[in-house]
Parts: sequence; structure tokens; C-alpha cells
Amino acid sequence: MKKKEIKKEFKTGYVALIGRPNSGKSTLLNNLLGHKVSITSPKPQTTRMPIYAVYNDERGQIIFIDTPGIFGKVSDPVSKKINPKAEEILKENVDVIIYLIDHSREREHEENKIIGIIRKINKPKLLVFNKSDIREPSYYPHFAFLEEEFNQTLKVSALYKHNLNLLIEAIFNHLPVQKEIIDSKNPRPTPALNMDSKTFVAEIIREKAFLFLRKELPYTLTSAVDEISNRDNGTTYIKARIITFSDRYKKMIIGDKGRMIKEIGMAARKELETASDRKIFLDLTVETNPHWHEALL
Ligand SMILES: Nc1nc2c(ncn2[C@@H]2O[C@H](COP(=O)(O)OP(=O)(O)OP(=O)(O)O)[C@@H](O)[C@H]2O)c(=O)[nH]1
Ligand SMILES: [Mg+2]
Repeated sequence: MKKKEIKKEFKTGYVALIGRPNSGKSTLLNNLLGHKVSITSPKPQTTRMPIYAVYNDERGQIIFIDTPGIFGKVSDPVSKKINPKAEEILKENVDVIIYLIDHSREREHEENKIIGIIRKINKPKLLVFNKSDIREPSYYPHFAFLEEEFNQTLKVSALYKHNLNLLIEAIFNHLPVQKEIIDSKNPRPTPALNMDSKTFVAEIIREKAFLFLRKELPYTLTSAVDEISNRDNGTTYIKARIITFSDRYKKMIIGDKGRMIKEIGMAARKELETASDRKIFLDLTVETNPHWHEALL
């Protein structure tokens, strides 16, 4: 049998998004793809595990890997689990590295730590300054010395989708010519390659908890979905939990007269209804488990 011919110049490969927490990696991924794959929030350490998602166009196929932000100080048990993950990804099968920098933040030891990690890797690297919509403060000159170490430098705004087409073009310029890795003709059940529906819904709930809860509370919690079922009356029933370290946190997440958990649940439900175009009944409770972080992969 004749082997499937590789389309000329069709390029594919794995592209890792690396950077400090809050630099905008997940926002960039969602807006490059044009749909939500990875949750985002103004709080650092929102992404807790690498997320794989596919971009396809006539030039080829990019498998993006969103990673948890690399941070300097590691003290709590959740951070200890999350922090090594991006570095582990870089040791895997990655074809291009995108180092995303928020130019509106000073270069401190955290950023220097990431520079040290990326320097050791001998692969095509793109230096991407994000948040170009922010004029001041700006610390571009702090990072200018890096330009010669990278294959290409770009300025983008992930949030306002500025220059994202240039970024895709730059990525394709550095990917190898080879046939597609993921079958693009078969529609996928979930937005990310490595997330099932329950995990994706749990992530949406966690995002809303990150948005509404103040201070350190987001770092005390995780979320889990136990059931998703389509009912005869046309609604989808979802049973989910927010799990936190102690009863004290549980009380705060529930809030006065249950107001906080109601707000989190309502925001999650609205987003899920828009995404699925179905009416959702979200049964959301809060529970205490001081050991939940041990299950983090
Ligand atoms: N002004 C502006 N804000 C942005 C831009 N990109 C991202 N943000 C904001 O920056 C914050 C962090 O974005 P995320 O995408 O969650 O950042 P991240 O790098 O994935 O963070 P971690 O998952 O914690 O590592 C959010 O409030 C975003 O809305 C941008 O281009 N301009
Ligand atoms: Mg993220």
C-alpha cells in the first residue's frame, strides 16, 4: 500500500509556553486557539498542571503545552507540587519554547531563575513580551540582553489579541516538516488533549473560586466533579465539590448565608451554559480534606 504522502511543507510539533506566574500564558493559549482551554485569573499559580491543546491550519499543526508558572519561593505544599512541572516539560519532546514575559513587571530573581532554566535548553526559542497594551510601567530594557539568545523576539497582547498571527507565523518558521500528530478530522470531546469533561468542568469552577475569593484562599482549595448527566428535561446535572484544607477555610468559601459559594456556582454555571448551549443544574458543595494536595499529579 502506498504510504500516506506528507503534504509539502506541512509542519507540526510541540510548543511549550513558559514563564512566570501571571505572565499571561493561559490567556495567550486560549486566544491563539480562539476558545477556552486553560483557566486564567489575576492571581498567580492559576495553572496547576500542563495542558495540551491543538492548533490546526493549512500550514500545519501546533500542539501547545500551557505550563504552570515557574516561581521563586516555594513554601506551601501545593506550590511544591506545581513548581517543578514546567521544567519537567522542557525535558520532554518539545520543538519550540516560547518564553513569555510580562514587560510591566521588573526582572527579579524569579525571572532570572527561568532564564537560567531556558538557557540550558538547546532548541528554537522565541522571546515574547506580553501585555503590550500596558504602556507604563515598562521594563523592556531589563530584558533587552536576552534578544541575542533567542531566535526571534515579538511583542504581543494576549488579552487584546495583538500580533498573535505573527506569533503563529514565527512558530511555524521553527517547526519541523512532518505529518500531523493528532488526527484533525476527528472532533475531540474536550478542548484540551489531556483533560476529560469532568476535569474541565472542575477547572471552570476553580477559576471562579480564584476570581471571587480574596487573598490566600484560592491556594487552599481544589475542585472535583463527581457526576455529569443529561436529564430527560433537557438540562445537564453536574455534581461538584470545592475541597479545602480546613473547616475555617470552608466557612469562608461558603460565605455569610452561603453568598460566596452561590456566587462562585452561579458564575461557573453561566459559563458552562454558554459553552454547552444547555441549561445546567450545578449542585456545588464545599468539603474539608487536609490531604487533597497529595492527589495532585
Ligand atoms: N493587560 C493585559 N493583561 C493580560 C494580558 N494577558 C494576560 N493578562 C492578564 O494577566 C493575568 C494572568 O493571566 P493568566 O493567563 O492566568 O497568566 P498565566 O501566565 O497563565 O499564570 P499562571 O497560570 O499562574 O502561571 C490575568 O488577569 C489576565 O487577564 C495582556 O496581554 N494584557
Ligand atoms: Mg496559567
